[in-house]
Formats: sequence, C-alpha cells, structure tokens
Amino acid sequence: MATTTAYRTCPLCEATCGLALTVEDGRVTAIRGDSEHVFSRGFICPKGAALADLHADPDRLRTPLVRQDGVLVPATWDEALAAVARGLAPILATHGRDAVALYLGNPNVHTLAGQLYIKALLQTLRTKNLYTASTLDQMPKHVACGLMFGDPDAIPVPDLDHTDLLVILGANPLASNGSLCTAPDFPGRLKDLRARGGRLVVVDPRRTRTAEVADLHLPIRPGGDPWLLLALAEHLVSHDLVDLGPLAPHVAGLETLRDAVRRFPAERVADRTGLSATAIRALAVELAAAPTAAVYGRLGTHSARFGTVNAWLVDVLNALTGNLDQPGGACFPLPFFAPHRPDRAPGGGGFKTGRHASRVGGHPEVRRELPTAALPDEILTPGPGQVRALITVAGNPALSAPGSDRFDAALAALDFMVAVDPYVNETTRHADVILPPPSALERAHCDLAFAGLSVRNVVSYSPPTLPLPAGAMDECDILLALTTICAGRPAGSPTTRTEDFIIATLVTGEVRDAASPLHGRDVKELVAALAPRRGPERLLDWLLRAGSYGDHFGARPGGLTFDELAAAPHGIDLGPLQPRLPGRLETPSGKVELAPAALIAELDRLEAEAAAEVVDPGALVLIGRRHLRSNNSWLHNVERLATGKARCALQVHPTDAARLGLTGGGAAHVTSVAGALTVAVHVTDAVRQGVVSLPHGWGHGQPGARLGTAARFAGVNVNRLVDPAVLDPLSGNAVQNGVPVTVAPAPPGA
Ligand SMILES: Nc1nc2c(c(=O)[nH]1)N[C@H]1C(S)=C(S)[C@@H](COP(=O)(O)OP(=O)(O)OC[C@H]3O[C@@H](n4cnc5c(=O)[nH]c(N)nc54)[C@H](O)[C@@H]3O)O[C@H]1N2
Ligand SMILES: Nc1nc2c(c(=O)[nH]1)N[C@H]1C(S)=C(S)[C@@H](COP(=O)(O)OP(=O)(O)OC[C@H]3O[C@@H](n4cnc5c(=O)[nH]c(N)nc54)[C@H](O)[C@@H]3O)O[C@H]1N2
Ligand code: SF4
Ligand SMILES: [Mo]
Repeated sequence: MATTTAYRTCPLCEATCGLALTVEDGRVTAIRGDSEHVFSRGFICPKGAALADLHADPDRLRTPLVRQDGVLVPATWDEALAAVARGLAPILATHGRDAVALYLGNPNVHTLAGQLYIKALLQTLRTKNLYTASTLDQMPKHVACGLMFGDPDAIPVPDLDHTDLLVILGANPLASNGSLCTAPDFPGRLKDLRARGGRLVVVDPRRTRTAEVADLHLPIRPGGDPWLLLALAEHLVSHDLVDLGPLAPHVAGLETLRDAVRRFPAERVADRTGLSATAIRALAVELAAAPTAAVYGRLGTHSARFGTVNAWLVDVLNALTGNLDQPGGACFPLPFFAPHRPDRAPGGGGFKTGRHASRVGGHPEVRRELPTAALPDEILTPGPGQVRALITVAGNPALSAPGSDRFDAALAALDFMVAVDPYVNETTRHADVILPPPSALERAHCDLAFAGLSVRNVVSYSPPTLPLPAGAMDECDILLALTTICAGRPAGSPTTRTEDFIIATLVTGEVRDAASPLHGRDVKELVAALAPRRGPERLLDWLLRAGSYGDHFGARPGGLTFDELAAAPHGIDLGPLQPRLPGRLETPSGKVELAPAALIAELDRLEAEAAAEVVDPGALVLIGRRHLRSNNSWLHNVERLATGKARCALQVHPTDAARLGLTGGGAAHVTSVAGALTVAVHVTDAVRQGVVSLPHGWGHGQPGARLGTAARFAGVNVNRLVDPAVLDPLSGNAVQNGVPVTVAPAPPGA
C-alpha cells in the first residue's frame, strides 16, 4: 500500500492553517495540523479534519445538474453549459445586461477560482446587479477604510503577536478562528499575549469563549458600540491623552474630530452602552497608557446599525493612541501580490460610492455592489431593469441573507438561475443548472485575500492533493466557461483566449506604470517567461514575480517565484507587519482622514435615531453567534461536525426566562417585524439580560434540497427574523445583530 503525506492549506476559514494529509492509495485517511507550517505550526480545528468527510460526502455533486420537467437531473458538462447559454442568451438579448444578477458567496475568498477569475466574469457580464456576502459582513470596514485611507482594501490588522493590549469588540475568535485578522491558532496567540504580560479586553453582549479567557469582559448592550467608541475618543481628547506618534505629520481632521466627539462624554453614553462611565473612562486610560495597543472590531460591530461608524472609530482610536501603523498596534500587511512601490508618494483618487444606485430601493453602489438584502426587491418588482436571471457562485443567500421568506420567494420567481456550487441546498434547489466544483482536495490553493489581512506576511501554495477525477471541471475553468458564455461566444468555446487576455492585461498594465520595477520591459518577453504554465499557476507566478517580494523577472535575483513557492510545502514566512504609511495612503490629501464628512454626519443621525427611539419595555434584542464546528450554512451535512448537543437554540438570560415563562429545553415563539419562528430554549447567563442569541446558517430540510445529514439537524433560519429593510446606509450592509424581537413560550405541540 502506497502511503504518502501531502500538505495543503485549509480553505474553510480565514485562519489558513497548514494541514498534513495522509494519502493511502489515492484516499485521504487522516488529516492533522502541519507542525512545520511557518504560520500555523500544527494548529488545526475540528473543521480542518473534516475536509476528508466533505470530499467523501455522498451528497456532494460530482456531475452537473440540469432541470428537466421540473427536476434537477445529471448532465454532461457540454449539456449543462449549453443549458446555461440557452437560459441566459435570450434574457441578455431582450432585457439587457442588468437583467442578470450575480451573487457571490463567502467561499469565493477561499478559492483560487474566486480570487483570480471572478473579475473577468464581472467585466464581461457588466451587470449593475452585483451582490456579495460582503454586504452581509464586512462592507462597513471597506467603506470606513476607503474614506480614511483612500483604499477600501487598506484594512489595518491588529499586530496580535506583538501588542501589549488587545481590545476586541464584537468578535469571538475562539469560535470563528478570526476574521479580518488572519491568525492561525488564535487561541494560542491570545495565550501568548497574556503570557508576555499583555492584556485582553473583550466587549461583547455575550460571555463568549473569547470573553472567558479575557482579563476584562465588558458586556455591552447590542448596538452600544458607537457610543462606547465615541466616549473613549472623547476621554482621550478631553484629557490631553491624544498622541499620534510618528503618524502625526500624516494625519488630517484632528480638530474636526475633537469637536465632533466632545458631546459624547462617558456619563452621557453609559445608558446606551449598558456600561458604567467609570469602566469606559478606565478603558480609555488603559488604551492611552499601554506601550502598544490594538483596537479590533469585527462582525458584531459591522453587521449592526452604524456599522461604518464603528469601523471608522476603531481606527480613530488606534490613531489617537499612536498605534496606527506601528508595531504592536494596528498595521497594514504587505501581501505577496502587492505591487512593488516602496517609494510611492502618498495620495490618490480617494474612495467614492454611489456611482449608480439600485433600481427599486435607490441604494448607492459600494465597490460596484448593491446590498444583498435588497436583491429580492430587484427580482420581485416589475418594470424596466427588473432582475430576471441570477448566477450564484458559492453562496447560500436563502439562509444567509435577511428576510429569508421573501428571499426564497424571489429565487423561486426567477426566469433562470445557474449556481456554481457543490450542493443542492436551500438556494441552489431553485437553480435551473448547477455546476459543481471539485472537492477542495482536488484543486490547487493559495490565499490571496487573507494574505492582505494577515498578522504576519506569509504565502503558501497547495497543489491538488488528489487528481481531478474524470468528468470533473476545475472551478477556474467553470468560471472561464461562464465568462465565455457571457461574452456571447457559443457554450463550450475554448477559454484560452479569455485566459490569455487576463494575463496580457495584467502584464501590460504593470509594464506601462512608470513606478513599476518592470516599467518599460517587453510584454512579450514577460508573457513568454510565464508561458510554460497555464491557469491559476501562471497567474500566481505573475503575481509573485511582479510583486513586492518578487524576482521582477531577473531584475532582483533571489526574489520570489512560483517555483520557489511550490518547493515550500510548509509556506514561506515574509516577516512581521511593518509600518506602511504614508505610502499606502490613497486619499486625495495624501493623509489619514480622521474625520471624513460622511462619517461626521452619521453622528447627527446617531443622536436623532436615539432620540426618536421608542423602547418597548417587553422587547428583547436578538444577536447571532458562531460555533466552532459550523461554517455559516454549509458544513451541517458533515455528520461528525453536525452531531452533538443541538446547537440551534435560543440563548435566554435566566431573569428573562423566568419573566417570560420560558424553560430550558422548552420551545419559544420568537417574533419580529420581519417574521416569526419557533425554536428550542437554552437558559444561560452567558447572554446579557434583555438579549437573546440564535446562530445563523440553519433551517435545513427544505423540499428539493439534497442534504441528507443536514436535514436531520435542520434547526431554524434566524434570518427569517432579520428585517431586510434595516441597512447601514453608507455601506448597504445588513443589520443582522441587534434585532428587536418578542419572545413567548411556544404553544404546546409547536
Ligand atoms: N443572521 C446572520 N446571518 C448571517 C451572518 C450572521 O452572523 N448572522 N453572517 C453573515 C456572513 S459573515 C456571511 S460571510 C454570510 C455567508 O453567506 P453565503 O456566502 O451566502 O453563505 P454560506 O453559508 O457561506 O454558503 C456558501 C455556499 O458555497 C458553497 N461552497 C462551498 N465551497 C465551495 C467552493 O469551493 N466553490 C463553490 N462554488 N461553492 C462552494 C456551499 O455549498 C454553500 O452553498 O452569511 C451572513 N449571514
Ligand atoms: N466556526 C466558525 N467559524 C467561522 C464562521 C462560522 O460560521 N463558524 N464564519 C466565518 C465568517 S464568514 C466570518 S465573517 C467570521 C466572523 O468572525 P467574528 O467576527 O469573530 O464573528 P462572531 O463569531 O459571529 O462574533 C461576533 C460577536 O459579536 C457579538 N455581538 C453581537 N452584537 C454585538 C454588538 O452590538 N456589539 C458588540 N460589541 N458585540 C456584538 C456576538 O455576541 C459575537 O460574540 O467567522 C468566520 N469563521
Ligand atoms: S481554524 Fe480554520 S483554517 Fe484552521 S483548520 Fe480550522 S477551519 Fe481550517
Ligand atoms: Mo463572513
């Protein structure tokens, strides 16, 4: 029996752990953490070990499906792609490009296909109706960073391994393994922080696993973060504790900011935050006094009302305490694919939104995207520009987007839908064609998105562990095939032209840039140097060689190339986070904008909404939560991850449970303006009084879905309760935390 060890990066979450896989006679028989991996050093969570189960899952599609007489039946790739062309062509021809919408789900940031080939699909389809999981997630951070730094992708990451004080708001990395902060073994890194004398503060309405290991847990009221962050800034400003450090010459707007925050002293915001003024002031003092500190806000602060305000104020605090862009503070990573511009002068065109707006709701585009929560309006509202067809790639918005009942009805109302997805799930059951990618073990992998969000600069490449089986199509090729169809060429046309065009465009752009180390080089020569490879490997070779650490095609001997990366199965460490300002700034002023007008204006809205708020004394506030063994909606079909104590339960504080007559193990009826559901109750003092918590990604077992295991652990879909009309206006982000609900015992038998 031939036994070998293969290495690859886990694609399941943002931690990007290196895995060691035992391969026996073409089967993966064991998966453990790769102890030699330069970044993860052997860490693994239960999900990583389940990659082999996902691979073996009998419900995972191995062949395309095409709807015939109402039923999805197996088809060849030729048949399936022809069906896509037949479905899309008349809609494009009759109703125009905007009639076809695209929804891109979360796993796109975890695949080479999503990272390298989506752009061509977008540019070819040219629809205004682009929707992604970003507006269910981190869009507020992009907007805040766009306004402050000029580039929505310039996201500061806490320098986890060097900071003396980490303040986490609305994140639970002990369950999520970290987000917008790529750090394999987050638990170990937090232990190290405390072992070196550092402090961890967690601000969260729930006593999470992360809060349990913290030095201080501040159980904030849901929605209290803007008030807390403003009061922290106010204390720094009013007590002469502002110290911009080396960043001082590169900061604009300090006076405007000072004036804006003065009206939010701790005493005034205490009620809104549910925290004492003393505790708030003490945190401000601690932040100012710490040798280094990093404030880090995540999903609980982004998927909330005033998400963009939260995202902004987090980095305002980093700046005011001299921790922005400083080791131990919040830093901008330098990913391997970043163009090499070490001497770049600060400044650029800045960040704009609203170049077009959604047809029905008038929501401004943000990064060319429209709010996912508003997609059903575009499908269900008749008139010119109505969305009639949908392409989904790696998304399950029927479960993940707010207002699920209406979202589901909208999917059912489409004239045509194609899904690139390995499962027939709650969303793809509505598709006319499903194009399944191969399993994660059968494809190459390299993280681009997370290289730009990582607490160390690192790069890893994974070749396919198992060969592509006969009858399968790599996801990169699936996306290229879709692009070709959207370009109006016959289904099944060769995709080489599209591929060659992508690489030629990249090379030409760089060679023409006067600031590039490749300026003036011969395009043909560079393309020829890349030519032996094709597909994602060729693109990676380009990004590596032209990038900040690259060999610049011979101009910098010893620099990175794909050959070198491929020869490093445990990854290549590119060093700790370093200051990158002012060169990273793309604002028109060339400065960090501390007080963008759009954000300052939000403070008036914050006050106005608070003043107008009518608080129903009986109402509770619903927040979400994540479990280590889930991954949004799509790992519940893996038996070993789904079993155990039922997870989809409503957490209720004992005092609330007693008041409402709820008992642990009993059922509750939960109602909001958007919908209602019945769910099991778990009484626990981990949630604040007045707060209930329910995880997302459940609600399986729907007719037509083919998820045998998930159907046995169906749970309920929390997004039926989330109101799609409540958005963060600057980013279009859904507000999936802080939802007012009423809770009552469910009638017997429910
Ligand atoms: N109430 C509430 N709702 C939430 C959240 C919350 O906290 N509370 N969280 C939100 C967040 S942060 C996010 S990111 C969204 C996620 O929203 P989505 O991205 O829409 O949902 P996922 O559950 O991640 O669905 C992933 C889909 O991709 C498929 N898939 C998996 N791997 C691959 C692959 O390699 N290729 C392809 N083509 N498909 C693949 C899966 O089968 C599944 O259909 O949910 C959001 N929804
Ligand atoms: N195991 C697992 N890991 C995952 C995922 C998963 O589903 N399961 N999903 C992945 C994805 S797509 C993402 S985006 C990341 C997200 O990763 P994280 O950002 O860490 O998100 P959560 O674990 O949902 O933690 C959000 C926290 O915000 C708190 N919260 C809710 N409302 C408020 C509020 O108003 N204020 C404050 N301060 N806190 C609040 C919640 O109680 C919760 O503890 O996780 C990723 N990793
Ligand atoms: S922490 Fe994330 S990357 Fe690491 S093994 Fe678990 S799911 Fe995979
Ligand atoms: Mo997410």
